Amino acid sequence: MLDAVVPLAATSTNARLYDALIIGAGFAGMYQLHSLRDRLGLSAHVLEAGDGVGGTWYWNRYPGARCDSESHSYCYHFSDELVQGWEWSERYPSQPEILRYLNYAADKLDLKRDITFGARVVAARYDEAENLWHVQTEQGGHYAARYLITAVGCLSSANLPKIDGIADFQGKWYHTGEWPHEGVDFTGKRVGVIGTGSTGIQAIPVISAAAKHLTVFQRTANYSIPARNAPLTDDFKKYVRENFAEIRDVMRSTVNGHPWRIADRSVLDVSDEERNEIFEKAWERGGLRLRAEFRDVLTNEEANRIVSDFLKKKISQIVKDPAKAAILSDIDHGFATKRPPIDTGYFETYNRDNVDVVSLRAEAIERITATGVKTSKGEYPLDIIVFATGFDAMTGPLFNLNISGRGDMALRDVWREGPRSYLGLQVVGFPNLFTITGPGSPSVLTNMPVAIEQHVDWITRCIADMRKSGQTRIEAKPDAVDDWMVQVQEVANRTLFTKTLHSWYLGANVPGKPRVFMPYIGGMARYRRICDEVADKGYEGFALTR
Ligand code: NA7
Repeated sequence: MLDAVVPLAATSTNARLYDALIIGAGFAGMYQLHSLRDRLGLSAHVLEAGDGVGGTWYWNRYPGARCDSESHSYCYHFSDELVQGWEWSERYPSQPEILRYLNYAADKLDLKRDITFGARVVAARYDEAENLWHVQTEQGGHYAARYLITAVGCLSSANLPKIDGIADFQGKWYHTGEWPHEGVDFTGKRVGVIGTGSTGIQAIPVISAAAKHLTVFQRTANYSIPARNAPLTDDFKKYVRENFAEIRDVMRSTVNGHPWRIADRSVLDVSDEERNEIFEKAWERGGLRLRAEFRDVLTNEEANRIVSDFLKKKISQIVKDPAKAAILSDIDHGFATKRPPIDTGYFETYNRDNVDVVSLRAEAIERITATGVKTSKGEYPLDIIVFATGFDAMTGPLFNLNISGRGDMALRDVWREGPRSYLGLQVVGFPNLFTITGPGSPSVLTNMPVAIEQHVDWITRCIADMRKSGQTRIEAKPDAVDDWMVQVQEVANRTLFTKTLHSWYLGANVPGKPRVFMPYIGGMARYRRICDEVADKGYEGFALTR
């Protein structure tokens, strides 16, 4: 263990010393702790800002919060015991159920004793002479470790738009990603929701059922597919119990880590009639799987246009008021080139008398006043404003940690023009820092637990190999980063994702953020192969030293 060999300099600062520090106790941090502590026998510790485990599912408690991955795939698969010991109740797990699941996993694995809760990391600095990371928390804690592993999630830094006048608002306002634990009572209230991404689309139907009146402020109209959420049948639960090894194999071999394969047919190869039948069936089945009915939905413009038209037509069929339907179906981007939401009664909600939609393309928000929202065309009196405005995705959570590497180089400065990493795992100048689901890895384009398990397994193997060979420092080489960044952009440019310029995948939702396509879109299975090959070749592209 590191404690035995650490130079005095590190201990003299009263730092609590570990082999590895992990930041964040969500899916990623919990599994990383288990892997390093229980498999490698290292001293590992987690620092977590929240007062409990759960990560994104600890903070995102807004009404209707639910995962878009199917429950039997949205869980740990590394342990047969964990899989067999848990039963999901619905097709898509709700936030409270996922939080219960993560507590179940934490307790089963006895993780909480090695997590400090209520510890928000405010600085992490690499000391080259000591070859140690020093980490400070807002609460005054000082920790040091050889390895620093960020497990802070990709969508955890709330994006609160800078709209003039917010401080003047006399009502209450909330961001969905920082929702109060005691909940919000909308009964009898006039509510405004700003944002119609996955979050807004989940929250709007639930809020509208309680509120006196709901005004939805929509900047970009969005597609949405019905989730068709429902309680799981006993037959399905039995199927999962008996076939989970096979389900796991499918998830590990598919492009995006979901438990289904993409059909090997083109949208353009089938007759109109057959295509329509396929889409209708997929619409009835519900969920993200509609994307997987054809292989070229995200690579061929014409194929994408056909799917997009099908979905726009559905909106016009569901929403009865033609004026509302026109605003909601006026979508300016191809289906799934921004993250596609799935919903429970979203478009139907606009058939309620107490729900209106305002197009911010037609009337921009000018300011928030004491009594509501003022647009270029009018004023909307409100008691509560809900910002469903998303996140400073992928880089935001890392920048919040104020990480500085060799020579006190700040990550924020190194990535000023956009994130640059090797495999999304490491950054030049930041030795022994690993970023789970970091930019440059498949992460947000996948079913997250699959991407997380792959990264954690790779990092664990890497640290184990280093210890075997007596190496104490690993750092990505500049050439390897250059090559990887070219690959990340090349695969992205082969798709339609880079044609939609206002997606958070490109950082476009945060003013001033560089427009760089951040995740690796070459597919989870291919990415896994690349990472394994790198490790098999003695960590090709990394410099390892003693
Ligand atoms: P998203 O998908 O980033 O959606 C945020 C929404 O808020 C989207 O409709 C934005 O419009 C809108 N937005 C953002 N800033 C503003 C301002 N300044 N004014 C008006 N409207 C604004 O975040 P979600 O929380 O819904 O989902 C995040 C991910 O969580 C999701 O993709 C899943 O992976 C799970 P825009 O489209 O940018 O014009």
